[in-house]
Amino acid sequence: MKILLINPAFNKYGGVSGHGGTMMPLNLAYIASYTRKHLDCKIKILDAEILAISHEQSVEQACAYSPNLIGITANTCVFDSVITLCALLKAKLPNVPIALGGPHPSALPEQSLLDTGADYSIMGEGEISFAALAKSLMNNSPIQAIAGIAWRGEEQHINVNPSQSLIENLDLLPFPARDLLDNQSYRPPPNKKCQPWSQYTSCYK
Ligand code: B12
Repeated sequence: MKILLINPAFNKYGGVSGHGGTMMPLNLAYIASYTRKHLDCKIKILDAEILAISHEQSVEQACAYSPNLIGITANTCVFDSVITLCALLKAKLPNVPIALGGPHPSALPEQSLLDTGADYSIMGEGEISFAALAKSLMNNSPIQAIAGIAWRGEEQHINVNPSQSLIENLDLLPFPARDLLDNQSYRPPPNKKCQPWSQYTSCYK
């Protein structure tokens, strides 16, 4: 199975200049590391924000990769951008399921599917639910029992499964898959961007 995880363009295509940040999308890196530990799959992370590519270019890259499942991270401020991206992806790759994760679909799982045409919302911490979803799509097994997801059933009716429990033993999580990202592209958070790294370390001494 091939999985594509997308951090949608925020600054340039979401319309709020200067707030997209240049930090690594750890959310997707955690989803990737957990999923590949539990499933025989190939994963690519497309960070459209750091690459400053358009939605159309994101879709081109998605088509070239030809995934079986697409995951998109979404907070509320970037959601307009996610709606556009989903529409473009569905036009080019209509049979590839799209799963949304992050703060917005966690708070509004049903509405997020209605607004975007995506197939699944992952609610809360996504590692276990997303890996279980990918596994069941791969094996064609039922998704009714997967905690933490909302999905489209018959006649587009949206079902919201019970929540996933919080992961209490964090040692169950492998380190984030930084190998799937270009580490050199990332910088400290915006409130620290003017300081050299040497100045941050002082607070840990
Ligand atoms: C670090 C951080 C940032 C960083 C880095 C973001 C990045 N590239 O990763 C910076 C400083 C750049 C940033 C910017 C912004 N942020 Co911010 N940020 C956070 C913060 C403090 C931690 C996020 C984090 O990395 N957590 C660790 C990771 C591992 O966990 P996670 O993100 O929760 O991801 C898990 C789940 O959400 C889910 N999940 C997430 N994505 C996906 C995708 C898929 C496919 C799946 C299956 C699951 C999944 O699974 C993940 C693993 O369990 C949160 C607050 C918080 N405590 O969570 C706010 C938060 C996410 N930010 C928020 C906001 C508003 C913003 C800005 C809009 C601020 C602004 N006004 O400019 C921008 C938007 C940037 C953007 N590109 O969208 C809000 C979002 C609220 C909302 N309703 O959407 C939050 C929740 C803070 C708050 N309470 O208001 N942010």
